[in-house]
Amino acid sequence: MQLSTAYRTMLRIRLLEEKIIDCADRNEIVGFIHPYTGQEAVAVGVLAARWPDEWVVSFYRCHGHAVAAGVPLDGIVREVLGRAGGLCGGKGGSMHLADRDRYFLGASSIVGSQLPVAAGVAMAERNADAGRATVVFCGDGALGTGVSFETLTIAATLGLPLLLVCEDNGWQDHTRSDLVRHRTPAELVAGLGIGHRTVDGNDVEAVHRAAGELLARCRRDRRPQVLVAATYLRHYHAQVGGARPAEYRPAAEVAHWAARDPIDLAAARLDLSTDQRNQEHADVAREIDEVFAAAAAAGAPDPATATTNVTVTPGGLR
Ligand SMILES: Cc1ncc(C[n+]2csc(CCOP(=O)(O)OP(=O)(O)O)c2C)c(N)n1
Repeated sequence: MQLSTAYRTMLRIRLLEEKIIDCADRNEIVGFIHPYTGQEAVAVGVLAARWPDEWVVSFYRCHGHAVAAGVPLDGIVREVLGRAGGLCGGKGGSMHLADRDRYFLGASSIVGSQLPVAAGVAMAERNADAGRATVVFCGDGALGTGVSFETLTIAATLGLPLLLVCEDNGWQDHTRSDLVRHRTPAELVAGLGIGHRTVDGNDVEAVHRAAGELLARCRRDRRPQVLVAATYLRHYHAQVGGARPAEYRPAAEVAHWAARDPIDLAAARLDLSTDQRNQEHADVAREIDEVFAAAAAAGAPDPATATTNVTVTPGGLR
């Protein structure tokens, strides 16, 4: 992984998210958005380590994962804005991005529900015998669900090459994780006898190294592995008209993590000057402005597509 490329991808995610947040503030988005600002190094570091044909399963905080998986910005923005030409025809919205061409299987809004889906993919990949692993992302709160324990237990028992990436941002919606969870994610996973690493989730190179090692183990040993990435969400949990971070998080905590921003850390390691950073910022902002302008001009999906690619039952369309 080239650090300069990782830096550029993290910046694309950050500026994309900030623009989506602006749209949400103007009520231009139907449904909720869940920003990924501050956590960019996790998606970028991990997905730079996967093989391009290894499947990725995401959750509702999925825009950054999609960008890091190589999904084109145009399809993402049109989907989030509900426009024609969106990844899912403008019908899925922010929480349901999927792009099979990039092996990005999709996201789910139900906490923990992505894990058994990913385990099924990992089983299919193991049976295909091509040596590929599967990557699934979740938040630290998702490790408190029953389905996560069931999935990890089955993955260990059946020997599935599954890398679970737990993005530990210390919060679960508006609740501090340590109020509702009395073990760290790593301790929970250790109790199941599953290999794991904890890493500084704001250091994209450290994430990349750790993910590379765990993916290699998944492929070689056909065992699940867990990467716990300690990180922090800069913006709100979701656009639901709820509280903003400054209203419920300790100011010292916010300041601590602001000083450890993953994009700033990468810029410092690259020794970028202020001019170079401004230039990068301007280039990426221009790219994203163009994508949003094209999405706005695209208009709504054709109503005739409303009944295509949706679930049908013997009783008809539900
Ligand atoms: C099964 C289920 N329960 C509750 C919710 C509501 N909910 C959405 S996100 C969230 C918090 C999840 O926290 P975490 O897994 O740490 O991820 P984060 O949002 O912090 O990235 C909750 C409770 C849900 N979507 N699904």
